[in-house]
Amino acid sequence: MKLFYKAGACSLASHIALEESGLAYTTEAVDLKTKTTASGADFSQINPKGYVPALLLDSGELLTEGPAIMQYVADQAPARHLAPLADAMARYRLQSWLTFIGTELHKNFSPFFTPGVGSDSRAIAMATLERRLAYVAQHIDDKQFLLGDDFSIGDGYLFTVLGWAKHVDLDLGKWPALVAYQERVGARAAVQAAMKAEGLI
Ligand SMILES: N[C@@H](CCC(=O)N[C@@H](CS)C(=O)NCC(=O)O)C(=O)O
Repeated sequence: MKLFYKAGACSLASHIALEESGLAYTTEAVDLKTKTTASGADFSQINPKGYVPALLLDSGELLTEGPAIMQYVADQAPARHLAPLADAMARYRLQSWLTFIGTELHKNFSPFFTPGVGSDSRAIAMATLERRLAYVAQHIDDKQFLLGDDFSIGDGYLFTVLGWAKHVDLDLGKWPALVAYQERVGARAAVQAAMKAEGLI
């Protein structure tokens, strides 16, 4: 398997899932401005969507969309318990979180990384982010991880998007539960390994 990624982007969540899984994989960085991979390939030919993450499977198939990639990886390594079993209620709870993180958090950070987005749109996105993060902080307050005591791929995703706060002048310090959670997830060996591989630490 090969993960196409950009350092620190949402693809870090898939990178964390791969590290946590213990499966064999390689990575290739993508320049998202020129749509060129590190080896000089035209990324638009590999993934017509033009964005990361994208996972090239050993079969030659390409899997896109972070939540699908993370669940695929988790299901390839069931002994690592990175996602509850497919028919368990907890799996739907995980999917609920993956959707929430993708649509309510991840996509409300996007205006800050998109040139040309006006200050009004950014202010609306920031207000939404603050409301959603307050909800997450309340949820996580009495828990180790999103689903309770056990780490899941949802935590790699939440950790990844929380990491963007410092780039957009969003102070997580007003939610101590989120800061503690960020430190807890960030201390995991697999998370450290993925971040190191992307040159983030
Ligand atoms: N729906 C996609 C969104 C992926 C996405 O937003 N990727 C960003 C980086 S975080 C990207 O590659 N943007 C470059 C572009 O859209 O051209 C997913 O969840 O995987």
